[in-house]
Amino acid sequence: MANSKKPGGLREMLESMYSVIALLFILVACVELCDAAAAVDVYRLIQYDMSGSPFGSRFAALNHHAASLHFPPGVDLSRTVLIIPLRELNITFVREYINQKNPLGGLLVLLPEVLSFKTGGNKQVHEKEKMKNLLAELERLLVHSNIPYPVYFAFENDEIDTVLADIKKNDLMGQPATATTGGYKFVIPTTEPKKVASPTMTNIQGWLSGLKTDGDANQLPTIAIVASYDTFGAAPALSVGSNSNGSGIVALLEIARLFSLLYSNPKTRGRYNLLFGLTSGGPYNYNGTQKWLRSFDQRLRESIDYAICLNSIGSWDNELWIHVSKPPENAYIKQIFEGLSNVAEELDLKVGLKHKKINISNPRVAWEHEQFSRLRVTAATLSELSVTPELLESTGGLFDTRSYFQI
Ligand SMILES: *[C@@H]1O[C@H](CO)[C@@H](O)[C@H](O)[C@H]1NC(C)=O
Ligand SMILES: *[C@@H]1O[C@H](CO)[C@@H](O)[C@H](O)[C@H]1NC(C)=O
Ligand SMILES: CC(=O)N[C@H]1CO[C@H](CO)[C@@H](O)[C@@H]1O
Ligand SMILES: CC(=O)N[C@H]1CO[C@H](CO)[C@@H](O)[C@@H]1O
Repeated sequence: MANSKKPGGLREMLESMYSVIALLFILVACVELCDAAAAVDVYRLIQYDMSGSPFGSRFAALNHHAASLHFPPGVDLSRTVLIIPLRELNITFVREYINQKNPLGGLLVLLPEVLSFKTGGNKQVHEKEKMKNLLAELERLLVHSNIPYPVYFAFENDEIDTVLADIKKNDLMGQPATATTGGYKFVIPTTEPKKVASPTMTNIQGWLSGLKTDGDANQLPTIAIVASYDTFGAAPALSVGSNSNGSGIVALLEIARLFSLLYSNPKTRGRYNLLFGLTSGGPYNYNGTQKWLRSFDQRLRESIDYAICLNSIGSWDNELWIHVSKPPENAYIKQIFEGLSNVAEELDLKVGLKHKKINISNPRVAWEHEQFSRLRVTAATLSELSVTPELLESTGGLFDTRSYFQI
């Protein structure tokens, strides 16, 4: 059935994912005029292939003079690193610069400290919202471009702000940094990154046996609760995916904790087996989920009445969606929808049902439950997202951190 036809584009993409979670630091050094130097942690832009085309940036090493956005028009930046704080970023300029393939030595984007997990969110809510949108737009741009120079992210701190102020002062005096005029230099001494053979997909599962008074618990029906834990973002080390899909994982762990308490006592043990799955490869069409499901023996697969997949449920606004690929009239879908609707009503929330058929010949698997559907197991995804995300969209980008969702 479905699986014998493996979509080629998807496989190609996965096989060419690169190892990118390497923490480097940038050395900021004064040239000639002073001898100060500072080291700042930096996070490199991701690199990956999709259907044979390269995206992100394959470059890592840097050794160029630094400049701010205040450079004179027409100046050659091919041996210059532009340092741009997010709050000053002109996205139109960056987009044009990238699309026109203008030469640049490198790009360093300074993220506000609020993004880092050390500081809380004491900035204004709307300032935060503005930054979030700007960062999302920048991230989309970078992730979908092929950039021929190194791109790094760093968090602002006093040290780098002082350096930036100095650089700006120089630039405003019309003295861009060069070997002869002095100024600052950015140095990242590293070798160029290598491709990793192929990523390992690791799924984690848990099991609670239901209570069957007469006979084998294996004969009971099973309900699966599933959440995917992988993220994808412009800087992998910064893509924690608090909402997408940290929120689903947190909910799953809490559900597992509560049910393991209930199931530890025969009086409160349900007549369902419960299967918990933490799956990998979510951003890549839920490939880990596919691997997990295929590892089931037939009896287990057939015992599953339905699976509920949890995805991006961390910041919803009074409304959650149940996405399904079986028709709403299906008995299990009805049961899931009615069950959740009843609970929602008590909590004064709303749940809506969205039905979208799967297309077996399309390599794109937008929702986790679709992997179940492809194997004819009834499933639904519970999410705050009402619209089906595109590939690599809503997969835990740079702004998807706790501080952005704490208001
Ligand atoms: C942003 O960049 C664009 C393109 O370079 C430019 O036309 C525009 O004036 C800039 N906006 C601001 C606010 O600097
Ligand atoms: C299913 O997907 C294939 C491949 O992407 C596409 O050519 C076809 O039009 C799709 N069918 C439907 C009914 O959407
Ligand atoms: C496209 C695709 O399906 N890629 C991989 C997903 O995972 C399976 C294992 O379950 C691999 O065999 C595929 O290559
Ligand atoms: C990183 C990411 O895409 N997060 C998503 C989490 O959910 C919110 C709210 O629905 C979306 O706006 C984000 O895109």
